[in-house]
Amino acid sequence: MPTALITGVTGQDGSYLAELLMSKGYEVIGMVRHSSTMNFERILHIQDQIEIIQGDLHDQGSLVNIIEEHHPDEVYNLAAQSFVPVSWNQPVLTGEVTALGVTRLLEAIRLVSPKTHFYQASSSEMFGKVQEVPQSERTPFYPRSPYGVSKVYSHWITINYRESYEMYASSGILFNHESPRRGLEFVTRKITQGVARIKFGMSKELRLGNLEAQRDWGFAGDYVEAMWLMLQQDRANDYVIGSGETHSVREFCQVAFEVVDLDYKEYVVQDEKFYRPAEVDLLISDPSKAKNELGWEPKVSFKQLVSMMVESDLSNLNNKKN
Ligand code: NAP
Ligand code: G4F
Repeated sequence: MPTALITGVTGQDGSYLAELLMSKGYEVIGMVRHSSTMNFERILHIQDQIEIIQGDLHDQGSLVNIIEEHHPDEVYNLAAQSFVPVSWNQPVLTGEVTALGVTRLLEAIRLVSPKTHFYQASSSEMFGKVQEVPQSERTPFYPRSPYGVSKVYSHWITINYRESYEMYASSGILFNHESPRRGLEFVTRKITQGVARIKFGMSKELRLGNLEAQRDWGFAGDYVEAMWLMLQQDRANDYVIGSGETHSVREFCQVAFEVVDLDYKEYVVQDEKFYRPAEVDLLISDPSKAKNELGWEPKVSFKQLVSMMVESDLSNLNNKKN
């Protein structure tokens, strides 16, 4: 039975990846950071089937101990401070975790278990002020936030460990992926929960920032499969993972409100508070390398994704009401 370590197992992607790996017969070890309250909402349904261990990307010793104890065949590094606006308020913490944390983990693997296959969660935020449309593995980076800058560092340190030490270290440049498990502060989930609240008369309006930003949105459940495929290849490599389509935040609102037969224009209010110091205006992927080499393609369409998220939030709120 292969063993996989997932950092960030309590996050959106960690929960889907844990489910996928278990379905493939892996023993899954999930690293969680210490907290005074449990934060296992996304993995409650599987927490008895995975081994939960404590560790933190801030703490080198904890990472070395975990690798020493488990010698995982595969490590998926999904842990990060992943919310872009917070990265301007906490740029040092973001750099410590999202950038240097990756070096700490790579060092632990290099010293203790150098044959382990390593996956790094890189991001389309690295393209930032895009230098090319659509964006592929060859597109130069121009990050626009401390988060994006941190991800560029972590991307290159992954490549550097691959080239310096011949480690199997791959990097997935994933475009935005969402789900009913998405954090409430990200725009898609904020919209779908907002739609449900308005439908049930719990809110009168939905306050958002820049409606013109465009993103290449897919379903997280599809994207974790690409992570696994990357670590099954003969050689480590980097892959862009996305849908190849782009939609604006405005369009997301329109489709989400239409699911409940409402017109977004009557409820969405633009609020300066949610604008960013520097914006990423347009993201759209060219995922052809992943299609050709991994045989990966997304299954859930944009409209299916929006409906899935709205329906889930309607059902969540309905259950809470009853
Ligand atoms: P997420 O829901 O925000 O999950 C982040 C995870 O990292 C959580 O489990 C969090 O733990 C953990 N974490 C934070 N700081 C940590 C620390 N110091 N030590 C150990 N764990 C820590 O993120 P996601 O959407 O699943 O994304 C997974 C990864 O993919 C992230 O690296 C993200 O930057 C990257 N990414 C995401 C997308 C996307 O669209 N979702 C696209 C490209 C790349 P707590 O639960 O304790 O907070
Ligand atoms: O949902 P978002 O916060 O996601 P963002 O910034 O694109 O980052 C996500 O995707 C990245 C991959 O490209 C990941 F690496 C990262 O970890 C994260 O998962 O914002 C999307 C867009 C932005 O242009 C933002 O300005 O929505 C716009 N927006 C408009 N109103 C808003 C809001 N974003 C948020 N969070 N809240 C708003 O009220």
